[in-house]
Amino acid sequence: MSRLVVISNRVAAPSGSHSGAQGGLAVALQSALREHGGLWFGWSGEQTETFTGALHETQVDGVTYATVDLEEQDVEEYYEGYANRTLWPLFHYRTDIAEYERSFAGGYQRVNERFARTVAPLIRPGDAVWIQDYHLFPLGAELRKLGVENRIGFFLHIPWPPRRLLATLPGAKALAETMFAYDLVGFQADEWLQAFNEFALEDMGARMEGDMLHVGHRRVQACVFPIGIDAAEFVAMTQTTRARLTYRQMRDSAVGRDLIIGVDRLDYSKGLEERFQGYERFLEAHPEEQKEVFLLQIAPPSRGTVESYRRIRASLEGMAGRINGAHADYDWVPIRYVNRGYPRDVLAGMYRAAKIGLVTPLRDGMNLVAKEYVAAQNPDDPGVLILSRFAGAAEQLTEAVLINPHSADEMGDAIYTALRMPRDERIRRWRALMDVVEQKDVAWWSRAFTDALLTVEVAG
Ligand code: ADQ
Repeated sequence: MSRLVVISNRVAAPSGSHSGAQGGLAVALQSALREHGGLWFGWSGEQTETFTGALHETQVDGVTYATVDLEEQDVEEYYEGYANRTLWPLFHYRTDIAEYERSFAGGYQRVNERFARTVAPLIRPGDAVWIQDYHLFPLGAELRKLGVENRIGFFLHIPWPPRRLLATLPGAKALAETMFAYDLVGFQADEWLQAFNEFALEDMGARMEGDMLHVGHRRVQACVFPIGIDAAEFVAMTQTTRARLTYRQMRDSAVGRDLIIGVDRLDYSKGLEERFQGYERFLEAHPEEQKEVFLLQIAPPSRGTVESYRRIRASLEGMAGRINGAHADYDWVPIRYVNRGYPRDVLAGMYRAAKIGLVTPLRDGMNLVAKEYVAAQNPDDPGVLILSRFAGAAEQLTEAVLINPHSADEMGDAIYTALRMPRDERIRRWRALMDVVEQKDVAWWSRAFTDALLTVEVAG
């Protein structure tokens, strides 16, 4: 059996533990690595004066974890710059805040070359290589330049933007061409796959033969592999002592009111401002409902060194304050806005206590919170998932209440409908959602991708 080599910007701490901060993705990749034996390579998160390529290596359960330090300038240009200030906003349709700086593109290319030179000697003949996400588009092409002939796959966790938006990126074609260094590329949703195909066919002169895209002498298979969560373990987590305690505390603190929950990294793609507006529209349209509900929004800050993230944080604090100021009473505040992370079992208890899961990104590759909310529900009395049409998850979770997050009216109406939804309908919808969450879980995802990578027809 082939060894698996996973390469991503950051590498999860080597452990199989489910209780800490580790998400399903880290756990799934680790279990795929344990199954195949192999290596996980990426940035250590540390900075040094000059790049040396020296490896920090540990071995746990037959898996090698190898990381390198980056220079301060690398981190500024590659990670904070090109990844987080150029590609992330552009790929989430935010050309208005995407920054196109030549130095960012240069740093991005440099780090990808450094990664390639460092990891290439660790790759053995017969290994299958699986590269993760938008930080590392050019890595496959750099490995090919160094003579790596192994099977190499790439999975994009975020959307692929429509071709007219991608065209605004200097060097868009060169970036898209790097996708053809791979044997297999995976997307979260059909919409992102179609956008990639369109760019390749219309802007790069690619041709489609069977399910293979060809450009020049390179070809690639592009497919959809929607990522999932570890559903079984999330269900089990709702029964832990800590989850039950959280559930009880949430219910007690709600004193008979219905809880609406939002859980997101604090990111402008998650539609948090629109969510607050939609919720306020609901309160204004239904004054009789005031004091009957409250919204708990949990949003731990992320990427705090990037200006647009500081702006969204300040804006949300302002909005929460204004809405609470306008509507609160001595015994009720409409929004509880919390800027911190919680252990996953505590989150599970919170989700279960909530009558509505409000997941309203403006764009999202998949969105795992939607799936976690479903998995945490009580099958006899489940809550209702309100989900943005613009999350990749909407292609699978069709029995959620699907909304356009740009419309405060639509969101307000959806909240009203969800609060009144009869138990029979809630159970019917939840069952359909849970079937998807259970069947297409994260183990299915990593197996589907690695199986496809090991069997895809490779060029000559
Ligand atoms: P993210 O943009 O980070 O992921 P998401 O899929 O929602 O978005 O995953 C967030 C994870 O962080 C969830 O597991 C959630 O439970 C956790 N989390 C959020 N807030 C938390 C808090 N306060 N405390 C603890 N945990 C918290 C990117 C893409 C997504 C894609 C994933 C996986 O943007 O579209 O679904 O990768 O591919």
